[in-house]
Amino acid sequence: ALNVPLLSELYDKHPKPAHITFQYGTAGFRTLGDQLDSVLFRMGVLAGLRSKKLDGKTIGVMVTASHNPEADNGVKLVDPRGEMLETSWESHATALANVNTATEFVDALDAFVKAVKIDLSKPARVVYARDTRPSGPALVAALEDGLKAIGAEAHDEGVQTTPILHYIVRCLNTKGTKDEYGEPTPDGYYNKLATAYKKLVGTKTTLQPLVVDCANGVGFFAIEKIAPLLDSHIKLVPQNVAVDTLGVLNHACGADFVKTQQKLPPSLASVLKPGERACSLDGDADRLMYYYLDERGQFHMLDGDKIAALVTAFISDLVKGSGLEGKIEVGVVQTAYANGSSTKYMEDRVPVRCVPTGVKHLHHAAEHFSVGVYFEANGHGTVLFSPSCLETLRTHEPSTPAHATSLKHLLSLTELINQAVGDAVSDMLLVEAVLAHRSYSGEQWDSLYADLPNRLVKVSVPNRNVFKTEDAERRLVSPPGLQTKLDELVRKYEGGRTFVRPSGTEDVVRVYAEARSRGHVDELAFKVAGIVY
Ligand code: NG1
Ligand code: ZN
Repeated sequence: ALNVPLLSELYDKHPKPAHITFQYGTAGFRTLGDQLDSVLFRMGVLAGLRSKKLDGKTIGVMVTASHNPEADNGVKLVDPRGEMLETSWESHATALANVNTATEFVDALDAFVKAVKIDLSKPARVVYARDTRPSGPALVAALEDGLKAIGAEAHDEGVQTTPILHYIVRCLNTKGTKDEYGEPTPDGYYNKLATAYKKLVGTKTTLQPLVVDCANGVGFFAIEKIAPLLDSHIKLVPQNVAVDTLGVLNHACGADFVKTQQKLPPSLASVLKPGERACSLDGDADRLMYYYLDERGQFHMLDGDKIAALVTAFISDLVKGSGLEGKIEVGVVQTAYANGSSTKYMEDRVPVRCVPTGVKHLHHAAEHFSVGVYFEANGHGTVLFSPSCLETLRTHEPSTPAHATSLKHLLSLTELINQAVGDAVSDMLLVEAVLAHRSYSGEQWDSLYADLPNRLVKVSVPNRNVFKTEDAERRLVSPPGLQTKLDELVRKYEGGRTFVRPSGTEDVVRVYAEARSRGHVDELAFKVAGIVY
């Protein structure tokens, strides 16, 4: 049974701020860090219940607000295979976050336990971590009270990247099974990635050191740990590493800055020389953006779409090269934000699917391919190998030495790429390995296709919930008549494309526009914003 006195006593230590309604969105709860204490306590309780419901499997809790400002924070639950919390539980999370008294809380828990048939006598196991945000320690303390209140066996992983927490959850739950994923520790993660990387590149070392913008966040710890394990195979030059300085996390640096500003972080201006490439992680190291300066010192961005194109072509070639064409189908999943040129590039090579924004949708759709490549344009993504694909790779008998080499590379890729979630460190090593194999410079990679000029703007509206979409968010069905106006407008722009959708993480409506020229795209985005407002 529930320990009602303990639950009530600890509940009262974490009062909910009045007048705030919390919502479990696409990335969990996310808002100002100093408003989240009550939410963390309640998510501790919910994580324990989720574990009990799944027969004591380990559930993860990550405390982070990713690329958002330092003052923000957030929390999300991680399911046993290292995936996002099952959608049907999101509404339970929202309901628990918004009750107002200890009695209401206990009653809600009671009703919930009955409704979803949770056996409270089962064990509860939870592992958690946080990013470097200053609000993190206090929020973790609130989470620990929640875990104590539900009697969970809790393990603190301290300050880790989001993908490492997902990795550990998956390892713990597959230990001793045929799906065993690795040693459930941060060191297990670093060793697994470094070993796979070295196997994959062999003697093909990359040409230049790689500058890594760590966004002044937790990604720096990961880079610091993995760099020595890569020996001489690649030299990483970490920048923006001020993890202890207040106010600098994600500030004028990091993957989101690069993607939204489409420019070099000012702090790298004196570091990066013409002809050199660099990459930026975000505040919890699950997004990655690449870029390079050309010989004239001009900045060029290589975003999630370019990463997907590079990786898809490489993997397709390996599948052909190992004699597995027809047995292994490589596919790509994108969202409406994918640059039109990237979609065209992919469609000429492999099946492409478009799904609504949010990792959950991408991940799920990618599972339908033997090798499913998914990246959001903003740099979040990974490659999934289906269980039957893994079986094929492990048992296939190569008929020539060349087939054997390609097969070996594919197997190394399955070890290098994080199967649980998009992972900036894993993706960075993946990109570097492909660049080494292809002997590509940033410029050669960039020339796979030319991005159409594009613009993403936010519009504040009185109520974003009146905006409803269809066709993977590419068309509006509400407010009535708006889509017709957009269709009429976009027809006036050569190569024009635009769509409008409500954000799942911020109280805004997002407008995306694409056209053949910079001038046209700015005009189109401006006019669409005017129509929406
Ligand atoms: P919303 O706020 O729903 O647009 C943003 C990103 C998503 C995804 C989520 C989760 C854009 C346009 N949107 O979603 O791609 O990363 O945050 O963090 O970048
Ligand atoms: Zn992130």
